[in-house]
Amino acid sequence: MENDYKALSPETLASRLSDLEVMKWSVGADPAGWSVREVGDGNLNLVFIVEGKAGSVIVKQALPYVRLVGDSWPLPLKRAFFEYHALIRQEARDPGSVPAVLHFDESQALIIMERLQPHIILRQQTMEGRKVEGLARTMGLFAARTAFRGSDLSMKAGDKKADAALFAGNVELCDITETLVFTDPYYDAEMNRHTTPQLDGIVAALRADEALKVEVQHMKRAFTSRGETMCHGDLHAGSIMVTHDNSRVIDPEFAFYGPFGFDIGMLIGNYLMAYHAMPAHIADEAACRDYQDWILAVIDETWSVYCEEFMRLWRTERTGILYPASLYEDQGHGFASEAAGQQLLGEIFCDLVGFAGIEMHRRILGLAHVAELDSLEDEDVRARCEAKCLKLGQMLIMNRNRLTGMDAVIAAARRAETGEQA
Ligand code: SR1
Ligand code: MG
Repeated sequence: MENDYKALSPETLASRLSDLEVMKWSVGADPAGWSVREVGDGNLNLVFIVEGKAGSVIVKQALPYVRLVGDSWPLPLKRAFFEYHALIRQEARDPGSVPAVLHFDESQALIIMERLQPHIILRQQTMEGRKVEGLARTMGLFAARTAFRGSDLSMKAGDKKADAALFAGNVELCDITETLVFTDPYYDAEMNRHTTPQLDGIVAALRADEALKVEVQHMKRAFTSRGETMCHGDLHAGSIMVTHDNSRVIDPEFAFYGPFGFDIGMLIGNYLMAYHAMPAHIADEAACRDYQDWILAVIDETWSVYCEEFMRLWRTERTGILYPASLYEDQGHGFASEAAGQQLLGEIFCDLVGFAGIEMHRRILGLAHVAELDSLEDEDVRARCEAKCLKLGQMLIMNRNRLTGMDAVIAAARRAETGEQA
């Protein structure tokens, strides 16, 4: 397959894609009238905006290597296949949540999809202190619906096993997460970087914390072995595109079968980093506090929407092999079924808290950082924000089974922000 592959460029795209009917309808019949811009700012792929008389589309193409690092780090093109399969499943499980797929070419590792407009990446919106109406509801519903409907709670056993087998092939992207998220940050790995010397002391203390490393490896074991549902796999603030009142999810190339709490945990970890970064982005103290409160309210509401939707689906769509109605509702044991659903949500909560803490660590200690923090040029300011994230992350990982609810996570974030013991 990789023999036919050739990376597109702004110069070659029009001639290479002009025969596709989908481009004719969506962009225009005459490729001479197309304008092509490469806008990829992620770590892995080429992303083109193609505009013409009839409209515009996104053309996303995988590169045979990690763009962030270069061709010294090869990465298989088949990640486009997993992204395509994840996108069509997410659309079926939560209609309207992801861009519509217009065309997929496996040999070119290329997906043509709906251009979201006038959407921008969520972290650009938050770095400018702008709120997004409905963000919590959209993301809570997305996380709950994709989690529930991609699992043995809902799917036919054969379909779920076939999907688990399909996504088990996404080996190299899982390896990136296993290495960059769960391992490298906790020792002096080659590709790591952190704000130095300001963070050297706290980084050394984290890496010397044996109990922390054990807890992180417990979470990594959940990641590798608990194939509960199809996860997006990389649900951070760069994988969400927003307007002031609309949110859509993009980029599921890291999709895999993993723990229920993985996606929502990564997402909340990113929100918490944005929370601690805000004082460096919003100069006015009152405006900053207001925006930080909004981020915490988004976290709280995302989780409450998740729980509500998960339980709604539990009551109305529990058609899979787990907790069958034949054992509960059909026997008049509806209370036991409710209790089981709530217990499962309790387990998901503990996991999400752990994943959130680990995400906060890896974005400060590992290879791939987040713009909210990395864009801060004053290293002392940046280090102060990062130190809060590192401490909160450690607290969350170590206490994930003891925290009583999202209120406790939010209270811990507020304490970390004011410099109290998280
Ligand atoms: C080498 S890829 C680094 C990171 O970028 C992606 O967006 C994932 O978050 C991955 O961990
Ligand atoms: Mg991505």
